[in-house]
Parts: sequence; structure tokens; C-alpha cells
Amino acid sequence: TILYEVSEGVAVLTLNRPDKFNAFTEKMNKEITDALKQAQKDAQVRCIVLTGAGRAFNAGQDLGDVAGGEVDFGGFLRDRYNPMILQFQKTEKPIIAAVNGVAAGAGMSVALACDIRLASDKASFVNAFVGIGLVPDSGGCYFLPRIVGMGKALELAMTGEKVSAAEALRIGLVNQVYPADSFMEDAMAYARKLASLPTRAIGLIKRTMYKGLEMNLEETLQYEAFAQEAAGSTEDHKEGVAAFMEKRAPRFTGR
Ligand code: LHQ
Repeated sequence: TILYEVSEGVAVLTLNRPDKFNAFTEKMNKEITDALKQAQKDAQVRCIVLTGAGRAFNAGQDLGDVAGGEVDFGGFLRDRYNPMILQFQKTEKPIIAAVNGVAAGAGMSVALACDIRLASDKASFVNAFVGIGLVPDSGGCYFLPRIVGMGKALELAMTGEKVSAAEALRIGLVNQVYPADSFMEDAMAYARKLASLPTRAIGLIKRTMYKGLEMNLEETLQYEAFAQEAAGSTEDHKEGVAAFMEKRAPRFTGR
């Protein structure tokens, strides 16, 4: 239910159930978690791109699996979605959501769990949970207020209103918007640029910034010192300083 391909330092993970708007199934949740683990282990991978096949990015849980019967919602989340979302954080490489079309429900939450969001001008975001009488899950209640602020987060979650790409850019929900015609080329150029930067420092930036959300200033300063010791011992740090002194462009290798 997903495609996984690595080239030029970038792993592209494509959600691949286009006729169902790439809605999540148990199999897909598991495959995404496993693909992220694989990308983390693979030294060739220095940036990860998550995108959707066809017209949509992802429409959230496949409602065909929950319609009718009694659903164990807690179990659903604990067994399937929560480990997947945690894997986005555990992956110490930049993860880009290349939002090619609509991102709804847990599909929107997954885009929020990525580090950078690039949107096609045909993309949109729907916090669809309230529309079926549910609460944002898969980290939606954590990431949304942190990305757009509490006021907008509550509005989007309580109304479930559709947010266009232009509005998403205006409120800081996405980092860039590109024309649909060239979207994947533009997103891949962005990803290749990130993949050419000091990957270990970027992984440490990711870990330290997310940790900083949970800590006070003193703890964060301590964590920065710890992270800096790790970053300062990388080859890329030495290369960056050497290139600066020699007035040339740096060649980072991710080590
Ligand atoms: C779908 C879906 C879908 C199946 C579109 N499933 N087929 C966690 C724990 C436990 C339980 C529940 O959930 C969760 C987490 C969640 O994610 S809850 C939220 C679940 N998602 C939604 O409620 C969104 C439902 N979908 C929509 O609101 C719309 O389809 C969106 C806004 C995504 C797109 O609207 P349109 O562009 O108008 O497209 P469409 O509605 O015509 O959908 C296109 C096709 O995709 C259609 O199939 P068809 O065979 O008729 O062409 C839809 O049935 C199918 N599809 N979402 N979640």
C-alpha cells in the first residue's frame, strides 16, 4: 500500500491507494512505520519525502473499516497510529510532507507530524474528525496548536472547515506552495537541497527543538550543549569551517 524509493539521498515514500484517496489501513500504518525505520538505518538516506499517489495526499482512516461495527478506538490508536506517529519523531532525518492534494483527518495529522510541509496549489487540509464526531488524533492535538497557535487550531478542529493551500501558507500551516504542474519537481529540488546539508546536525536540530517544546530554558540550554558536543564531533562540522576559511562551497557528506 506504499511505494518506497531512494535516489540522490532522498527516500520518497508514496501512499498508494489512490482510488481510496490513500486512506489508511492497518497494513499501510505498519508499512509507513517500517519504511521510516528503514530510512533511519540507511546511511544513503539524508531526507525523507512523504507524498500521495493520485489526486489526494491522504483522507485519514479508511472509513470502510470502521463503518457499522463496534470499534475499539483506543486500541486502534494505541496499536496502529501512535507507534507510526512516534516513528516520525524518532527518525533523526528531515521529513517533508509533499502535500499533493487533500490531507484529511489522520492524513492531516501525519502531515503535521512531518518537519516541513510543502503544498501543491491544489492541496487542502480538512481537520475532518469533528465531521464524524471524533477528536483530532495521531498527534493532531499536539502539533496543530504548536504550528498555527491555539486560536487557529481550535477553530480548525472545532469547525472542520477546509483550508486552501493559500490560506495554509498564510497561517503558517505549510512552508511553501508550488504550482500543481511542477509540484513534485519543486518538492524534490527542496528535498535534494536538504539532503545535501549536514544530516547529523539536522537530526540533532530536530531532536533538540522538539525536546525544547517539553522543557524549560535551563533544561533546553543543557540539551543544546549536549547536542552541540555531538554535532561538533562530525566531519560535516569540520568541513563547514574549513570551507568557510578557504572561501569555497562546503561538501557535506552526512557524517
Ligand atoms: C474514502 C475516504 C476515507 C475511505 C475519501 N475512507 N474512502 C482513527 C481511529 C479510529 C477510527 C477512526 O479514525 C481515526 C482517524 C481518522 O482519520 S478519522 C477521519 C477519517 N477521515 C474522514 O473523515 C475524511 C472523509 N473524507 C472526506 O471528508 C472527503 O472524502 C475528503 C474531504 C477527504 C475529499 O473530498 P472530495 O474531494 O469531495 O472527494 P470524495 O469525498 O468524493 O472522495 C473521493 C473518493 O475517496 C470517494 O470514493 P468513490 O469511490 O466514491 O470515488 C471516497 O469515498 C473515498 N474516500 N475519504 N477516509
